[in-house]
Amino acid sequence: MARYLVTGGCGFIGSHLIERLLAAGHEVRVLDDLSTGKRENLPAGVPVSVGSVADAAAVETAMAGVDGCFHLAAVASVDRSREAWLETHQTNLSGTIAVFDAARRANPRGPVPVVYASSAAVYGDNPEMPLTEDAATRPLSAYGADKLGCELHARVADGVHGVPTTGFRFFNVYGPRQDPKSPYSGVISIFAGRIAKGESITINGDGEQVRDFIFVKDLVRYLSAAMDTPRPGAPVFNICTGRPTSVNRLAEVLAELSGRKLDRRYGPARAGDIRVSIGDPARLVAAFGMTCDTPLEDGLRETLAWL
Ligand code: NAD
Ligand code: UD2
Repeated sequence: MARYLVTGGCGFIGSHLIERLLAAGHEVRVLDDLSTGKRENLPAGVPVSVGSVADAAAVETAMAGVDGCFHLAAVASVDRSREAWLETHQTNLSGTIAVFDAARRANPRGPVPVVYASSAAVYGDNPEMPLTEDAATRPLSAYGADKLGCELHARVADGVHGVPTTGFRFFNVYGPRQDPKSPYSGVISIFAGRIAKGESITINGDGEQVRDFIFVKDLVRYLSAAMDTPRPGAPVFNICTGRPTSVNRLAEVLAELSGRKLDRRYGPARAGDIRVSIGDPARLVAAFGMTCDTPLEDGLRETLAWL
C-alpha cells in the first residue's frame, strides 16, 4: 500500500485513476482547483485540497510525505489555450515544474516518482502515420507546446534532480464523467450528450478528420503500472490504440447505439485542427505487456449508459 497525490484528481481521467488506486488498496489525496473538475466525481472520503498547481506552496504542502505523484492537472482544452495563452501556460507548464520540484523534497527517503500526462498534441501537424514516439514534435497550439515543455522538464527532473518521471502522450480519451456540457470537452462526450437527447450535432469541416480514441479505463491501467515500476531516463510513451475513426463515423455509431436519428450539421473547420492523429502503440505494449483493448462500440455504450 502506498500514499499518492493525484493533481487534477477531480477531473475526468483523474477520477477513474483514483477509483483504480483505491481498489488496489492505496491511499490517495488530491490537489485540484475545481476549474473543470468536480468533487462529486470522487468517492466520499478522498481528501481534496482546493488549490492550484501554479501555486508552489500549495503543491509543496499537498506533496508532503507521499510515495509518488500522478500529475494530471491541466487546462485540457486546446481552444482554451488559444484564448488564454499565458494563463493556461502557468498551469500547464509552470504547474508541472512546481510538481517536479516538490517531488525532490516530498519524502525524507528521497525524490518520489511522478507519472504525468503529456498529449498527442506534441506531434502537431506531423503527417507521419502512425506516430511513433520518435516522430518529430511540431506542436501547433500553446497547449501542445506546453506539453512538450513538460517532457523537456521531466528530463531535467530525472537527470539533474533524480526525480524519476514517466510521461504519457494521451491520444483522444473518452468515457463516463467527461463533461458533455462543456464546449471545451472532447468530441465524444459532446456528441453523445446531444445525440442521446435527440439534439443536432455540429461537425467541424467535412468530418473526415480522424482520431485515435482510447477508453479511459484502458488508459488508467498504464498510469498505475508506470508508478509501480519507475524507469530511468524520463521515458515517454504514446497511449493509443493505433485504430483510426473519423468524426463522421463516430457520429453514425453513436446514433446507432443510442437508437436516435442522426441530425448532423456541418460548420467551418476548426482553426488549427489536426487532420489525422493516429498513434503507434508498439512501444507502450512492449513496455507494459498490455493493449488498449476495449472496442470503441463497448466504450461508447458505457459512456452513453452513464449520461
Ligand atoms: P479535466 O479537465 O477533466 O481534468 C483536469 C483537472 O485538472 C480538473 O479537475 C481541473 O479542475 C484540474 N485543474 C485545472 N487547472 C488546475 C490548476 N491550475 N491547479 C489544480 N488543478 C487544476 O481533463 P482530463 O481530460 O481529465 O485531463 C487530464 C489530463 O490529461 C490533462 O493533463 C490533460 O491535458 C491530459 N490529456 C487529456 C486528453 C483527453 O483526451 N481528455 C488528451 C491528452 C491529454
Ligand atoms: C484532443 C484533446 C486535447 C489534446 C489533443 C491531442 C480533448 C477535449 N482535447 O484534442 O487535450 O490532447 O486531443 O492531439 O479531449 N469536433 C467536431 N464537433 C464538435 C467537437 C469536435 O467536429 O462539436 C471535431 C474537432 O474539430 C476535431 C475532432 O472532433 O476534429 C476531435 O476534437 P476534440 O476537441 O475532441 O479533440 P482534439 O483532437 O482537438
